Amino acid sequence: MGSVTRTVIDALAKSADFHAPQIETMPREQLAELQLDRLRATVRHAAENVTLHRARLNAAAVRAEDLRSLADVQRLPFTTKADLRDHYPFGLFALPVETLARLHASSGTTGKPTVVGYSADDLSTWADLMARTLHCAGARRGDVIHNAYGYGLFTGGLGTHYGAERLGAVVVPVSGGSTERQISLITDFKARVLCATPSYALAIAEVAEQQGVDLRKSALRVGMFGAEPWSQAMREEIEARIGVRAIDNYGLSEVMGPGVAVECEQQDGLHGWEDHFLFEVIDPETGMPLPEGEAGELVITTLTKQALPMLRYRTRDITRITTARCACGRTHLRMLRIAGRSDDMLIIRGVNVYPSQIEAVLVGRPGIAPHYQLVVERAGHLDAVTIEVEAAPGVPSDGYAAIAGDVRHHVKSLVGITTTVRVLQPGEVPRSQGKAVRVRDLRPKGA
Ligand code: DLL
Repeated sequence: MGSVTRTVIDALAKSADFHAPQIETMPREQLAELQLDRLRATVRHAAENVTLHRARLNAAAVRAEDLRSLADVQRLPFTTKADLRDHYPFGLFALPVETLARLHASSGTTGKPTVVGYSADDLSTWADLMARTLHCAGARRGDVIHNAYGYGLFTGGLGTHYGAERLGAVVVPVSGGSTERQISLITDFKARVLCATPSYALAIAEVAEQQGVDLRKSALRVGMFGAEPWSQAMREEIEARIGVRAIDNYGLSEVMGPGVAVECEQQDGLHGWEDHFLFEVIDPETGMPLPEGEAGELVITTLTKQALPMLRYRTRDITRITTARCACGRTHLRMLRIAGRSDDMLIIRGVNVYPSQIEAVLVGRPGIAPHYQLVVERAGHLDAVTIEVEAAPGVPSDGYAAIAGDVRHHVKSLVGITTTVRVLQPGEVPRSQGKAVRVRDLRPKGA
């Protein structure tokens, strides 16, 4: 790149409003050097203090000092959710539990929860990263931030809370639930920022409309939504009904919680914070790295975590990465909206489908409301999907059959699978207060 272009870009970056300008716009070569230093320190720390990592690194004959470039990360062993479960509760911690400041846990669907721990320094790093994340989403010092993520063992509530405080914002720690009350708090306190899962944001919008409250006329301008997959159609629906710019944010407990990646105002991919995490995309079948731009499983190595360093954690989330420069001026890579978890992928007569692909067809279609569940059953040797979707309020029930036909037709032509469609009355699909349950899997266990 010519020095004139470089100067122009630098000037633009400086004039823009960043939370941590030097880090967020750091030239990529410099970012790579920082990552390599931190990667070596993390591998050393993990080898010295975590039995599992030491054994696996020895077996792979890799030492921290052998890592000469970032590509050498491929020599490191993977870590999986099963490793966390097998060493429940504290077996992968690199610090004695009595020196830690906090524990979180995520329940999952089966077995023991996954437990994660944080030192006081980890909590401070997390708060910094969440402040940066909120700022990137459009929140500013002094804003009232309505935090409707669940407080408790889930990382969404407290992670967002301390980030909002670190930003200098005014946080309303409302958590999920009591949706009627959420609406009066949003309007009375003049919240400018709403943080929630996208499905809960939609539930809030719906209850507001039932109460005759127009949230588009409220002070809300920014919505930071995450913790579950959601489609572009859902984004448009939420933006139209709440009157916010709806920003996607991504994270997971195993590597920290929220604050791993977030969209900027361009809404064109989520910036992954590379000073604290090393991102890779691999082929989930072979474990081999995929070239930039190809869809695969996201793998994350933590670069600064003390209590729970993670080496090549297999997230099971499917995405694509680009290092192309973003118009916002930030240099950190972008990952595309997460299509879904490989665990949630359905194989319907040989066609691989994520629930979010079906959502993209449903949301915004005339006659239906954006609330749905997919019921998966076994029909002989094959899997069958029934889409349960709600009719929009006011649609007469003698119109339901035509709506079902329309949905079936569009799912077939756009997603490529044959489904049964059941149109339900308004309010019949359960509303979420946190992560929505999109799939009811009625297939026999182990099938
Ligand atoms: O969901 C952390 C979080 C809280 C992120 C609040 C964003 C906002 P877990 O409960 O451990 O942590 O669940 C992590 O949720 O592996 C993804 O499968 C999914 N997920 C999280 N964010 C997104 C997103 C939090 N923006 C798991 N899009 C991850 C799609 C997401 N899926």
